[in-house]
Amino acid sequence: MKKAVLLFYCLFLSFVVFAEDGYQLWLRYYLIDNKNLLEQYRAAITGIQINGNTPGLEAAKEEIITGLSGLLGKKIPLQKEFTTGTLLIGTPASSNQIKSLSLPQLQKTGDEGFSITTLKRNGKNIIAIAANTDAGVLYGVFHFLRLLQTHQGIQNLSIVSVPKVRNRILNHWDNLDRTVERGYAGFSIWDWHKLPDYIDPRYKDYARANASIGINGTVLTNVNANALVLTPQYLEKVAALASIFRPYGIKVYLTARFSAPVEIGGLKTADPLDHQVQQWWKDKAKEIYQYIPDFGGFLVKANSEGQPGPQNYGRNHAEGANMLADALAPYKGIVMWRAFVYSGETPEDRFKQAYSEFKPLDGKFRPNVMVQVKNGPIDFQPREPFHPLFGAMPQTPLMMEFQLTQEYLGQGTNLVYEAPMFKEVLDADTYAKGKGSTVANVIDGRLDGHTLTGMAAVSNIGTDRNWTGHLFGQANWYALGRLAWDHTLTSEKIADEWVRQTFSNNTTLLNSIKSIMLSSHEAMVNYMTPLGLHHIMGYSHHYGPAPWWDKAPRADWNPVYFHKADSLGIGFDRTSKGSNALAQYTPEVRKRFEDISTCPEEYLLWFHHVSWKYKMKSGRTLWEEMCYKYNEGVKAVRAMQAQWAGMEKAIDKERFEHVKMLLNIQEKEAVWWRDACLLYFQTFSKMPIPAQYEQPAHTLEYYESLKFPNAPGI
Ligand code: GCV
Repeated sequence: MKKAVLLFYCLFLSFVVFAEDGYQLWLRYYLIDNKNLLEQYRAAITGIQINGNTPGLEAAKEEIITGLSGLLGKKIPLQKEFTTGTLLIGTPASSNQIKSLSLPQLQKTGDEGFSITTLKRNGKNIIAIAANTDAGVLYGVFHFLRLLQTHQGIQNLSIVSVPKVRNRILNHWDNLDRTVERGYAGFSIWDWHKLPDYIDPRYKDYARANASIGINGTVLTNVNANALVLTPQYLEKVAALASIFRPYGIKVYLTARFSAPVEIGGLKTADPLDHQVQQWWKDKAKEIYQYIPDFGGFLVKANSEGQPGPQNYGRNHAEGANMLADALAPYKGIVMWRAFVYSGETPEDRFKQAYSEFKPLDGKFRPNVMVQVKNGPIDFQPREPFHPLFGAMPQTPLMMEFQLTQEYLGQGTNLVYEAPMFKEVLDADTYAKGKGSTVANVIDGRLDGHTLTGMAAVSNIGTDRNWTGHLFGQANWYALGRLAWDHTLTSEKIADEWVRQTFSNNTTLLNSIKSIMLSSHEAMVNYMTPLGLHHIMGYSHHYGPAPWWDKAPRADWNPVYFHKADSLGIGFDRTSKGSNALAQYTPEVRKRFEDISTCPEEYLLWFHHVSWKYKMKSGRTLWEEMCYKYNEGVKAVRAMQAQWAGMEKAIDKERFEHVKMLLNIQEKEAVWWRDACLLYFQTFSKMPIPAQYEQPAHTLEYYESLKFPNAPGI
């Protein structure tokens, strides 16, 4: 009887521990399933030598022990002596052994980089994971574990890795009541009510996951900010989170509501040039640093979409940002001031407004201010040209803002691997200082000699067991970290790493999942917004198609403002004959987009109002091409479904079914987007949907009648 109970208990435990619900992310550390490789690894790693007991080194030690015992299926002992196969880990300060190696590469690794080197010590082959700081050591440990997880050879290692960007940050749009703006993975993981006394184990796993991909900062709160988070009641809670994240090299940041001096400070104004207001922020900064000595700083959305800002007092963005920067400067804090501004009262093309406001302020910001710019000029659309501010403010460090949460990319149900979209922008050439002035080189500081650099992304994390709602959302979180560390990595390489760690190293499976991922972004662009269409989604909740919508309280929230379809054609003329937004780019970029014959077709309707009968490169008319692209999008999703179905036997049931059901939803939504958009645009083109394509199952009136008052994420 006892035995049976024990057996049941063991079975239950193994189910709990090994259930493939996605919680473990890419840090699964399962036994290496290739026998030869396992033997090689076991022979090459026989002991761990890691001295020092700082929280950072303790975290590194715990991770390497956990990782190796899982991957190698046995406990690797901690050692004081060297044997063949010792893994020597540390900094010159923590380890005399590391110090005595005098590794020349540590001169290049700075305060976050690391080296992993195969060496001979006392006649024995050892591997040294070395860095100048605890954070560097931790990054090195995670990198080493990744080599094993992805089945790489570990003979003759000579790796030196240094992040290209200094601040690698997640922006949580999380509210204090735990709702998440544009969140599709449950509620906020920050349990404010129970903090600071209740520490959810997730906080540590969150920190581990971020550290494993090099993310070193987290903005805990929504940019549509609540001043309450700056009160002692909440600062105590923030401090508790900061102490969990600190060993993992992660700093916390908060969003600063510009009107906080009025709302929680009792002042009559929040004017940045008012001495009392300035003093209030200085005192607030001092107070924050008493709670959190390594507080990172503020992220600010000001004078945008109803948020208060310096313009309420007739001041400009630099005056607002500088006031906060002065308050943070004594503690080395930074301000990330967002350039996502546009005003309902301004008749200027929304595309142009951020540039118009910020370009004249170049050189006017304090050295500890970064201007955080969204990847494109409108708002995280499926495909946007790069933001014209990149390359246009050489005296100001510009920070990239991507969006992981798929607000406009199918929200919680569509499989869209975002790395190709991020790369498209990072690799775009601004020509700011001649050919090769890529967006990546603007934000990594190389182009204009900035050392304060950063890349951020709006988080897609929530309380769902698998963190991101859609399992493949994890790949986007992963990709952000990897690209912020090294923007030269390819989308393919990042997908490869993620699939190997998350699913399997089996080549057939690997290639199949990768091919789904790598085709997914283009598929989505095709079934939602092909040929440069943008901002044609449902009003406010942004769910599904609504190109017909024209009832928003401001013109530039209406799809009709963006596509401008009429009997002649479709698209927003941003050439010199139209809004002339193209003048905000350098002449080389402008020229290419301005000339319809050189404008890449994927950006066509971003910049041109094009006749329905315009001949595309394919020989089809624009209308036919649109029908073709929408159908290609649907076709690609069906191909993804078929590919996934073919992997049923190779993937655990739980994750297989999860993705399969979501792909079914994605297919339905792709068809919905295609049919609703084609029927609507057809009212202008007056041309038939060619007979070779599936015809819409419903009328346009049907699609227009659909309502989603409870869509998530609002
Ligand atoms: C946080 C878009 C989103 C808003 C978001 C805003 C921003 O407009 O729909 O939810 O607000 O971007 O980036 O500030």
